[in-house]
Amino acid sequence: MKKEFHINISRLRSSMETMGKVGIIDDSPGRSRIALTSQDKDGRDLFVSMLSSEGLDVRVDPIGNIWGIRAGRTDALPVMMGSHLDSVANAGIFDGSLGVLAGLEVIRTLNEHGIETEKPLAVASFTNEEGARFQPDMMGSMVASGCYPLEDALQARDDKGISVEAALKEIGYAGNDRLQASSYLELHVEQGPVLDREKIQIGVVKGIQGIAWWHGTYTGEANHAGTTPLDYRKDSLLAASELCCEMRLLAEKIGAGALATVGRIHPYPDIINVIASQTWFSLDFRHYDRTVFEEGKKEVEGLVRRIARQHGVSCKLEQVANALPVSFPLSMVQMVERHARKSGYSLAPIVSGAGHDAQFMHRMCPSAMIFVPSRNGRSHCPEEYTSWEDIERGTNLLLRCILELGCSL
Ligand code: HGY
Ligand code: MN
Ligand code: MN
Repeated sequence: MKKEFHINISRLRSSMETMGKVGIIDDSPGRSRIALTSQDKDGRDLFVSMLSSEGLDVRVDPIGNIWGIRAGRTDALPVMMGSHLDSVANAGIFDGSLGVLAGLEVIRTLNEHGIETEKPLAVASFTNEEGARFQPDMMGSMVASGCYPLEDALQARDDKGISVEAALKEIGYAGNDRLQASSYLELHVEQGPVLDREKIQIGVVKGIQGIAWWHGTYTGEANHAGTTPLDYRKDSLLAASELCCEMRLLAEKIGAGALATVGRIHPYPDIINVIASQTWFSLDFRHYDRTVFEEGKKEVEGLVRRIARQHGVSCKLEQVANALPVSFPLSMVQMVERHARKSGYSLAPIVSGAGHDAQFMHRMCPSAMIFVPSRNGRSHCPEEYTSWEDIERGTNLLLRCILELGCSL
C-alpha cells in the first residue's frame, strides 16, 4: 500500500505571494500583469526561473505559451496542468496564478518523494488568457489547440495599435516549440459566490459557459450642448448609455443565467459642453446553453442596430471573441469527483461563469477543472481571496488526479 503524501502548502503559499508581488504599479492595492507588458514579462521570467530550478525542460511556443516538462518513464504526450499568469488591471493574486503554481507544487512534491510516472507531466502558463489588452481572450490556448490562426493572433492590436507580434518580440517570448498534451487539468478559484455561499470545499466543474465579445462604435454629430435643441441631436453617448441599460434588460428577458455587460464606454471628444460625435463601447454576452448562446448573440446585435436607428446615429460592430460553451468529458469530471469524495471533501457540480484555458485545451485533449471557493465571490479585484486551507485541499486533489492521469508507478 503506497504511503499517502501531500503537497507543501507553505511552499506553494510562498510562491503565490512572491508572484503576487510582481506587477504592483505605484501604490495600487492590486497587481497589473496585463498581457505582454513589462509586468507580464517579469511574471514570465519568475515562472521560467521556478521551472528551471525544478529541473524541468522549459518550452515556449510562437504565441508565447510557456510550459515545463517533467520526464516520465515513456515519451508519451505529457499530462498537463496550468492556467495563466497575465492579469486584469488591479487584480488579486489567485486568478490564473493558482493553477500555474499549484501545478508546479504538484511537480515539486513528486520530485521530493521520488515518485515516477509513466507519462511525462507538464505545467503551463498560457498567453493572454484575460484579453484585457488584446482580444480575443484565452488567446494562447486558442492558438495552441488550433482554434485560432497564429497569424490572426499575432496581428491583434491594442488601443495604441501595438500588435501581439511586436509586443511578444519586445518581451522576448516568441518561441518555436509546439504545445501538446494527452490530458489537461486546471485548478482555479471559482470567481463567483456559489461555493463560498453554500460552504462547499470543491467545485467539480462540468463545463464552461460561452463568451461573446464585441467592439462597437456609435457615430452621431458633435454639437454645442447649449444651443442644440433636443430633437436636433445625434448623440452617440446617449445611444451608448441606453445600450448599457438595454443590455441588462435583454439578459433579464433571456433569463436562465444569461449575462450581458458593457465593460468599457469612451465618448469623443469627452468634453463637458460638446455632444459626443462618437462613442466606442465593448459588449460581453454569456450563456452555458449553445442554442440560447447563439440566439442571444443575434439579439445583442439586433439591439445595437435598433438603438442606432432610434437615435439617428450610425453603428459599427466587430465580434472579437467567440468561445463556445463546453462540457468536459464525463470520465474526467467523474475522476475529479471520485478523488474529492475519497479525500472526504464536500463537493458540488458547477458550470464556470468565467472563461478559462481549459475551454480550448478541451479541443486538444480530455480536460477538466477543479474550483476552490472565492470569498464573497469576489475576483478581478484586490479583494479576491481564497483561504490557504481551501488551496491546500484543491492542490492535493490536483495531485491525486495527476497521479491517476500520469499513471504513477
Ligand atoms: O473573461 C473571462 O471570463 C476570462 O477571465 N478571460
Ligand atoms: Mn483566470
Ligand atoms: Mn480572469
